[in-house]
Amino acid sequence: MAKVTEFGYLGIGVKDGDAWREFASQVVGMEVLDEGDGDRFYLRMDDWHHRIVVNLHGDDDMDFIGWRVAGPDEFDEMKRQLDAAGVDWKQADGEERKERMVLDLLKFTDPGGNPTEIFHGPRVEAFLPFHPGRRMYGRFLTGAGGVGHCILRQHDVQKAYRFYTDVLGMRGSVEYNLPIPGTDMTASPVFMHCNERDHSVAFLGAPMEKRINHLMIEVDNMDDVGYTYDIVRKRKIPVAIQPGKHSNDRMWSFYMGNPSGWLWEYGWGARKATHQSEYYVADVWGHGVEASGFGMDLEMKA
Ligand code: MBD
Ligand code: FE
Repeated sequence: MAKVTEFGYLGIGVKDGDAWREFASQVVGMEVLDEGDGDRFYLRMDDWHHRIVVNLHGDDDMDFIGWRVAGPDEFDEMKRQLDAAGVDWKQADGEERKERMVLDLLKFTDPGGNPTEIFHGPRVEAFLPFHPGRRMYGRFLTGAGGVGHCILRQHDVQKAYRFYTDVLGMRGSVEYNLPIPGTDMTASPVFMHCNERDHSVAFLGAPMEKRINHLMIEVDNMDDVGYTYDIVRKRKIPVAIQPGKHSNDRMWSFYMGNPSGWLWEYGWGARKATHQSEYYVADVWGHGVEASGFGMDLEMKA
């Protein structure tokens, strides 16, 4: 069976393009690339042409997510897997391939209704070294682990699990059982992986206002997490989850509000995917809940 190999790219729709340019470059450290399209600009994190497309005049939510497969044979195999699952997919035309800057792509929606793309052959621009938008100690950690991870909306987590497993070839399980404060209910989020990154996508199992709850990006130097955290505090950007260490990926991270009102998680030091299921009832340390309204008010404390 063909399997996706990485979370390759993300498209987001935004209302305030100027705020996003400032946030992505001066707060986060990404490289803003404007090629004069007028309706969009790009964010670079490594030697790919871009990892994130920022579409202007959007609705402050995710527009699409792109999953990579290894090459043309896996791409064709993926079409057969989608057919077998009864998924209504569309082959992109030349114009769309050019716009995404990949050799080939197809489009469909996942069980949660999230616009999803399978692609192979991203445009890699090794001649154009990554240039951070502001000072950084290190670099963004992409490589075999892809962009990072995100939490996507699903109405039926079990259905989503089956789809991402049986059709996209990922693996995962429930990784936390957390009591929901003030109720006798338990939140049991599911985390999925497709490479050495602990998880590339997760499903909360709780109602979400937007298609995406957060995007996680990782850096290879711990001081960049602290440096970024200081910038976030100085600019009074909301911190939804304070610095702490997750139990599943053992990453030091914190979560900040972006100009579209959803979260970006900034982290360092994750361990690699364990490839065997485990579950946790608390994080290692920290991760106290602070700013509310981002759908991330879960106390991950023992
Ligand atoms: C994560 O990356 C995360 O976002 C949550 C909520 C729990 C564990 C790891
Ligand atoms: Fe996360």
